[in-house]
Amino acid sequence: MQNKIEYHLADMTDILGLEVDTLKGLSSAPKYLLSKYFYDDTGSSIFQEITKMPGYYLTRSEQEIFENQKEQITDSIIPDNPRFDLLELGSGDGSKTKVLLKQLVQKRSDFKYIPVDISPKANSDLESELKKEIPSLQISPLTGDFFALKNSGNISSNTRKVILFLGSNIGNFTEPEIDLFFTQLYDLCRKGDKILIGFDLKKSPEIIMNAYNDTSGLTRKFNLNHLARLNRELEADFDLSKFEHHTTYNPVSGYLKSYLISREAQTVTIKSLGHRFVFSRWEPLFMELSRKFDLPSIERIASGHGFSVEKNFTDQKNWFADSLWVRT
Ligand code: SAH
Ligand code: AVI
Repeated sequence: MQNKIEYHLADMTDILGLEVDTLKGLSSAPKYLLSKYFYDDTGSSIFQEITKMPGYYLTRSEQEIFENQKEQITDSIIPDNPRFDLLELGSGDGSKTKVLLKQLVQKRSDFKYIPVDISPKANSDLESELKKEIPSLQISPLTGDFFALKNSGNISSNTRKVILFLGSNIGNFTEPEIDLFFTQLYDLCRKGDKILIGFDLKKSPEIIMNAYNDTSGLTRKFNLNHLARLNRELEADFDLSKFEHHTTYNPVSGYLKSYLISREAQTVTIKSLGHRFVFSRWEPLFMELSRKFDLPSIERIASGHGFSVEKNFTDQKNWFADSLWVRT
């Protein structure tokens, strides 16, 4: 029997929205912007270019895990092969997910794939590509903030769920966001449901720094595009040449932090907010956290939120882990 779709697009609005979040972030000390707003159409395509950079090992490491262990992964995520919903949060271009989707289709698994992404273009590109590449796949994309999934009120499906959260998207969360995210996932899941989460692992700081400090300037462009987006969408007047990109890595916390630093004292006007923001010379604007993890911290996050780690799938270099959790 065809399963009724219980997930609705219309309710999935952004939690506060670009305007309110920008006003909050630029009025704070220190100033910050939220990294989820990197992904307008331009930002999503710059991110896809980043994933192909020689130094950005994250995507290749996770791809290797999926290519080499696809049978074990798909057998473990849904061992008894009942009908299930496969939700993917922050799916992007789904390039790695395709490996698992093809394997599941080959196993004749009965499932619907529900990619959830804040970027409408990422979702529509993914849908049309998958319809061509895997015609038998049932797919129902949702566009919106995955933190709003629960607010949609339509997510209480009785169908078994497997949730994918790949690419070390979790590294972009602060500690309170991790708490909120997994509390929501706990409520969304039933006992026995599983989640597969990609974690970028701690490694040589030089390798980590190279992934975000590329000489090609692509990561710098990705960060500056956030300011360009504010110019386009909120009638701001950021002069991009007056900001420089800077990253730091703390091997104790595993926190890789990205900033744009104001090269000079300047005032930026954001017309649609009716506000002016004063930057002093060398003032940092915090753009993104890309946290790196170790296996004990993964265990702690799982057990602290009502999940247990069933298995960690790692690449040969042990640079990345896809951790399979079961809801207890
Ligand atoms: N999982 C993919 C894409 C990673 S890029 C991969 O591993 O390559 C991060 C993706 O998450 C982007 O497509 C972005 O649009 C999406 N995203 C970021 N924050 C989000 C949020 N709060 N809600 C929904 N999608 C989000
Ligand atoms: C999506 N996310 C996991 C990427 C990361 O590595 O933190 C985003 C990114 N930022 C700069 N480069 C890539």
